[in-house]
Amino acid sequence: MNYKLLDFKIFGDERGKLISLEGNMNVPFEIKRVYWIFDTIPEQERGKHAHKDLEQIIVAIDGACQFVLDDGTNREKIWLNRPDVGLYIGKNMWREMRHFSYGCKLMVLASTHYDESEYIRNYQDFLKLVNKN
Ligand code: T46
Repeated sequence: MNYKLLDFKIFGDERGKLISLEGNMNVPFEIKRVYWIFDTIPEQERGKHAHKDLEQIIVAIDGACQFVLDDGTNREKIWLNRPDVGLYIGKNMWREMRHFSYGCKLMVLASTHYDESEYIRNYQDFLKLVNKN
């Protein structure tokens, strides 16, 4: 499975806490894009696609949601619910996001600019691609 959970260093003092992410340092790629997902709805699922070229780190800055990760052979469920933990997802991994808590906010760091042509949005196409590799 081409994913891992990363524990980020917290700089904390009496004023609160801070986490810093830097490309090619505690983020294992150059950061080309940042986006965030908010105003999510608990019963609405997102994702349901894979990426041919993209690597990402996803952080639940606030709230929680469940990720389903699938490499075409195995399927695992991960809860993202801490602002000091990042979910790294590499190439060719099917992902689904669901069970968003109210007010959940996800911040995403991406290794490439947005390119709809590198999305695989059909699960059968994804299975064909990974089983060919
Ligand atoms: C992923 C998960 C975690 C853009 O125009 N630029 C962008 O950078 C992105 C990410 C999306 N969009 C447009 C494309 C769609 O019209 O925003 C709309 C919603 O995107 P999508 O349906 O792909 O959103 P999610 O939440 O299903 O998936 C997103 C990312 O697309 C995906 O790479 O891994 O978040």
